[in-house]
Amino acid sequence: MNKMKYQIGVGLAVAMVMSSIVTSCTSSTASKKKRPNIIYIMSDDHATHAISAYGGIYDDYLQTPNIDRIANEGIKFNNVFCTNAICGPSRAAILTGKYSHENGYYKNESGGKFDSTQWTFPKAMQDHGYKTALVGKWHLGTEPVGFDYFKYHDNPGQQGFYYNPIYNENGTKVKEEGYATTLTTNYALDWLKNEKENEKPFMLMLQYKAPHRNWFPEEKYVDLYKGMELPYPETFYDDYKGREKTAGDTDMTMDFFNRKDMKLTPPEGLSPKELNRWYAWGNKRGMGEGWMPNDTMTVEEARKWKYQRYIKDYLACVKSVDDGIGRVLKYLDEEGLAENTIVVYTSDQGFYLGDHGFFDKRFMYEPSLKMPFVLRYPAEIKQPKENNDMITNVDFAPTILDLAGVQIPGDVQGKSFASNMIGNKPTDWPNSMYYHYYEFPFWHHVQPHYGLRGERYKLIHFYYNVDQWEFYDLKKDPNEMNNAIDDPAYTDIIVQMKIDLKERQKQYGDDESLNEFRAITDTDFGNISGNH
Ligand code: SGN
Ligand code: CA
Repeated sequence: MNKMKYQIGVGLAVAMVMSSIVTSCTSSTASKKKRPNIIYIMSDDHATHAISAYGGIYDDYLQTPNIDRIANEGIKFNNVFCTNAICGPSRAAILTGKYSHENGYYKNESGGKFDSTQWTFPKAMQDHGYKTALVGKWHLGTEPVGFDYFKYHDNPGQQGFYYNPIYNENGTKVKEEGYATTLTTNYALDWLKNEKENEKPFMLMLQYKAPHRNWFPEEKYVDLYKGMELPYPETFYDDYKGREKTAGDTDMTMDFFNRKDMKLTPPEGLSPKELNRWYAWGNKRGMGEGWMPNDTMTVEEARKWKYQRYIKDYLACVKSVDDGIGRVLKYLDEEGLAENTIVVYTSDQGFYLGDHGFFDKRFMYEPSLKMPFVLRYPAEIKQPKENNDMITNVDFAPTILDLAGVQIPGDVQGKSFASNMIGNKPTDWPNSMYYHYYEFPFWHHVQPHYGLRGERYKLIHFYYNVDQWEFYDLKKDPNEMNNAIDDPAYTDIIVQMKIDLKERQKQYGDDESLNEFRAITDTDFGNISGNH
């Protein structure tokens, strides 16, 4: 019942947008030529607070002029959220416009492979006359479908290597020489150049591996922050009070960086197996957590030392991503393509840059929930804008289709925000977003949880082998340090939010029992390379 109501809502939104921003795109063959090109750029694990357009404590250390240019000449979205903040699941949600429980891709670890027989937006774009390409990170196990050309990272696990990466180019494995961010940009530009004479509009998905773990910077940026001490986030010393069983019980604090993350040199004479173990030392509890770099440091000094190594490499990797984006924008200018090409920059989720003492993502807390999202479309967006509507990654597919004048199927769960971009927020636009994370315990030991994030309040239920509710007032407590679930001042709000959360689960069809949710966490769906 609710599901039907929801689909009608989507239909209406589509009709509205069709009659606003994209009228010229659908009506005649002549106007079809005007359909915009789309360059969807997505990096891996790039937090908003490591982008100068969004600002933060690294403003004096990192400028991202090219990402900022997209924002300054287009729209900066401030409230874009990931529905399941981990790589493969986020990518699957983006491609399908559906939550994990609908697209079947819940987890990275033991998550199996993405079912590529299902509907995805690149397939729809291709079917509707777009030339399509994918370069860079794919990370879904099955071969990309819906692309005229692809060249994706295809080492075991499909995370990609920073140096000398192995790609899969239209079905053939190739080992390339060089730095991944530069190479992936090169392939994107090569494809664009090849398509120059093409009559059809194009859609390119340019997906960087960086700045994902283990954060190996490009040679020219290796010493970018040499001799400096970068600032620590306000919540670096979080004591997890009131959140002992959730935020306080993870394998993602500074103690869980491994030796490879820290770029340490191994002793000589280790066998390949020993070497792997030596590098992986620190990965999880019982496997070297809290290892000390030397005998003289205190525990506190070691944490700070690890943070410095990490943040310097992370930000240096971002620098190369920004350079790559600059090359793409320059190409569009030189070829006169900028006006009618939509350029999006986003990341598959956010990331902890020492916030709450963490690295990695997964939690529904702000630093990992929030995705950067900037968009430039000079033909339609003349004035720079900011947008604060609540948007999620399942909304990307319908929005891109909408902008391209392609019909949005009724079972897509996301909503197009094309009209929001021009200041027409649909009256039924949601003022909260629903989240659900499943992977546990490896990697990083984060309790499975679901929740609702409203404009001011956030409610989370951690349920796997704990039963813990958390509630945050983001206005009073933007850093989410005070779990106010038992604060009588919020009782009425919490009661209402629990009702809304249940309602939202029904609406999306994610209203199974907790045992059924736990069974998803426990199921081994296989690994990305196809083995159990
Ligand atoms: C790797 C990383 C983890 C990370 C996952 C998921 N370990 O396994 O730290 O959480 O990827 O990342 S590593 O030592 O092998 O780099 S994701 O971006 O694919 O979701
Ligand atoms: Ca990621």
